[in-house]
Amino acid sequence: MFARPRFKRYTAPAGGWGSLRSLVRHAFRRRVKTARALWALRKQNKADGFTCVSCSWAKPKEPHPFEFCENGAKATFWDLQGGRIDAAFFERHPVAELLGWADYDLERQGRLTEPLRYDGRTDRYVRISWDEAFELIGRTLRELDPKQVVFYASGRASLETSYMYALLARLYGNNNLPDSSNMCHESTSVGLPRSLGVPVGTVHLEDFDSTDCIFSFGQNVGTNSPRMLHPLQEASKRGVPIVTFNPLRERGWERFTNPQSPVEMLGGGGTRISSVYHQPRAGGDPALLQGLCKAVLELDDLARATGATRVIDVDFIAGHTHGFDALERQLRALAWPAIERESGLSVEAIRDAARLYAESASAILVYGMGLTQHRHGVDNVRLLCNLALMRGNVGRPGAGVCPVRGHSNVQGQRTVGISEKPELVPLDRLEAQYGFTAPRDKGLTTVETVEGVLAGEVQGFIGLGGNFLRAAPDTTRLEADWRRLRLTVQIATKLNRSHLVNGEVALLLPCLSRIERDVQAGMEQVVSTEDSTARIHRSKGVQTPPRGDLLAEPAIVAGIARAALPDNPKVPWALWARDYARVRDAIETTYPDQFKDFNARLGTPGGFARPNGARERIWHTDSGKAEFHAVALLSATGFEDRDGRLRLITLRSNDQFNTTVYGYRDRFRGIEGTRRVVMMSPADIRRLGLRDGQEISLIGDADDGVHREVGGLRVTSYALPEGCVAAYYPECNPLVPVAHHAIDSQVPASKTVPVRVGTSVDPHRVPAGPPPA
Ligand SMILES: Nc1nc2c(c(=O)[nH]1)N[C@H]1C(S)=C(S)[C@@H](COP(=O)(O)OP(=O)(O)OC[C@H]3O[C@@H](n4cnc5c(=O)[nH]c(N)nc54)[C@H](O)[C@@H]3O)O[C@H]1N2
Ligand SMILES: Nc1nc2c(c(=O)[nH]1)N[C@H]1C(S)=C(S)[C@@H](COP(=O)(O)OP(=O)(O)OC[C@H]3O[C@@H](n4cnc5c(=O)[nH]c(N)nc54)[C@H](O)[C@@H]3O)O[C@H]1N2
Ligand SMILES: [Mo]
Repeated sequence: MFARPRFKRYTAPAGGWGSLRSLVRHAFRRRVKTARALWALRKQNKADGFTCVSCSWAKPKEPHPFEFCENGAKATFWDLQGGRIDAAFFERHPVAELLGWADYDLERQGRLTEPLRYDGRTDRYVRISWDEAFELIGRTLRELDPKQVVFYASGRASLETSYMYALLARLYGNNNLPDSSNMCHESTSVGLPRSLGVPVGTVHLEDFDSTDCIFSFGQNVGTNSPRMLHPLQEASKRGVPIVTFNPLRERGWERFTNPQSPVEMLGGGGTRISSVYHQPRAGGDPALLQGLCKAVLELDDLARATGATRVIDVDFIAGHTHGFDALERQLRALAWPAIERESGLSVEAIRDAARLYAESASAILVYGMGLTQHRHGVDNVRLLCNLALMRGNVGRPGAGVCPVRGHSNVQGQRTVGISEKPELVPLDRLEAQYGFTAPRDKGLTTVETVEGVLAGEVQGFIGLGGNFLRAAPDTTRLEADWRRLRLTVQIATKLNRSHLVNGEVALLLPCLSRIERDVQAGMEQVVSTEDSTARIHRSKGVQTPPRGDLLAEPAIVAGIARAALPDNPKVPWALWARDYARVRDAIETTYPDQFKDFNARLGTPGGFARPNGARERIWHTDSGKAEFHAVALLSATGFEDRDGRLRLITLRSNDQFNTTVYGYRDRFRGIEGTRRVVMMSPADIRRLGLRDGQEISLIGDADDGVHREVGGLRVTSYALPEGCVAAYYPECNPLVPVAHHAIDSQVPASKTVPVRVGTSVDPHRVPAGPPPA
């Protein structure tokens, strides 16, 4: 199914016929049971169906007839794809062979269908019964020091499973509960509480209906949250200015055709999304955000001088915030030439954008990984809050800060206790509820887990979904040391590379997907998830699970818990695994304010909202006010520019969900048939003496004495600011040093990785290109 690599500028809008064609191509793919898959789509994000397993964008109260997007559909089809992985599969393919397969080829073999144990002697996974598996895990966990075991979670599991999983870790004796959020929006979870006193965004879907202005920073809507294009399109049609700041021109922020509207589909052209599109340098957002704030201040000076209405919200600043004077002094001291140099944008461009912002009664500030995944990711988030707070754009209709989260329940996992930060979890209440002494020491983050494995201090790893080895930084070093672990357990739906690099005792446990019907003790179960706007939704699986010996996630967590922990009559693991409503009761007891009447409110159309102080202008910060962040920072990279050094952005294509590669079509960027590319500006190609299409390698330029290199990358000319290059995640993760992460949040700085150009064709052993035809 793969054409030769093809590079062609894409000029069609996001959505539209391209999206429909892609949907059809994926629906009729080999091994997809097309009728079943199409039927499932009708239930996606509906009251009587399941919440999409792709992104976490808000689900409207009154869903569209088809409340899914091209990429949500791909995610559904992917889970429903036939083919199965069982012991017989490994008889044909030893693990050593599978280590040579691309991510795409591993996952597309179909679903994992029976519990397996790795047999190092034959280099194969072999069948094990569930009881034996739990017994083996329990026994090994009891031998290990609880502080040396990590319980990772990859934001998909339901609130019910996640609550049980977090409790399992704490009863076992640690807070080692990193989740994918540690590589993602942790900069949000650290930055927003400091500025606004809430760990989540302050915007609800309705706010898009009344906003006057939308600014977006470092988020790729067309690929990563396509359903968000509907409110953006409606806003654009109302004439709302939408200003985008992104080093790459991302199609979704340019134009969109709603594939569900016949008029638009036949009309062609689509709706313009961004009214202005700026391409700052990667890592230039501190300069850009400070520049915007400085320009707002200039406009306010002018207003004051001429007696016009003030531009900053004087009453709000006086009544609700702290630290404005320090911010003002700091902004006045910043010089425009430095702002221009670091942001890569002209003072005129920044002033024009600031004027649009200042002229709008209410504004929404949207952002994604382009702000969070930097050395100064937390500062980025806080500088964005400065901009919002200067004009009182928090806590009123049509305004607010809108981080667009990743995994479909990543935010919810944090809400119900999956956190390595004990201060964020009501440990006292858990202790009272379950009669135990909870661990109080800080647990390991993702970065600390990697460091712990490299240092030989982590001995056990349990993964509730995800592909930790592929998603984490410094892949090559991590894989080498991973095999020294005593225990690795992976609970998963599909085969991935993390299942092939094994500890001494290694288990691979297959679970149901949220799309599938989950019947326990004769009763059909529902689960719940939280979206990006902190609303809780009910989700009911509709598909028949694959044939085989799979368990639901709660049953797996309960099985491990019962085998590993001493009996505790206060923790009804078996009952919970049979009746998820009882888990929701337990969640309500632990979080009475957040989950009041949980079971009763579960079916609320559009989800029920958790309380959000900042939305009510109640500030849960130390000062009791929203906090301005005064810092003279201009670059988010944390390193100096120097000759030959490039800033590498690692990002997603339109044909992947994180490490799950659906195919080799990055349609919007016009890159097809290969993922082994490095996008580079024509000016850099010339300056470095390269030519378009040439194969090069990227070499890590981190000055820590470690050689990092990914080779066989094809230079692809692309409209990027000079000095910035872009390439795909996860293929380029070996280039991200584990120590290169955001200060305080420890999110790997995957959006500005220091690299230089090398010449090796392929020194790296992880294959990433399409298989030979
Ligand atoms: N289909 C699909 N949907 C997904 C995912 C997926 O892989 N596939 N992943 C899910 C997950 S877990 C997450 S976290 C989200 C991720 O969604 P996004 O937040 O959109 O993440 P990325 O695609 O990694 O990169 C975001 C954008 O940041 C820009 N950027 C890079 N560096 C900078 C910078 O320094 N400044 C600015 N202003 N912009 C920059 C890039 O050009 C890119 O357009 O999507 C979720 N949804
Ligand atoms: N260089 C670089 N690195 C990055 C990023 C980047 O932009 N650049 N992005 C980071 C981000 S934002 C994130 S969120 C992480 C993602 O990191 P992870 O969340 O660890 O990775 P995924 O690729 O989402 O995990 C995919 C696997 O999850 C399993 N799975 C799927 N559905 C289910 C389910 O319902 N239950 C269970 N138990 N398992 C399931 C399947 O086996 C599948 O192979 O990667 C991070 N790494
Ligand atoms: Mo993410």
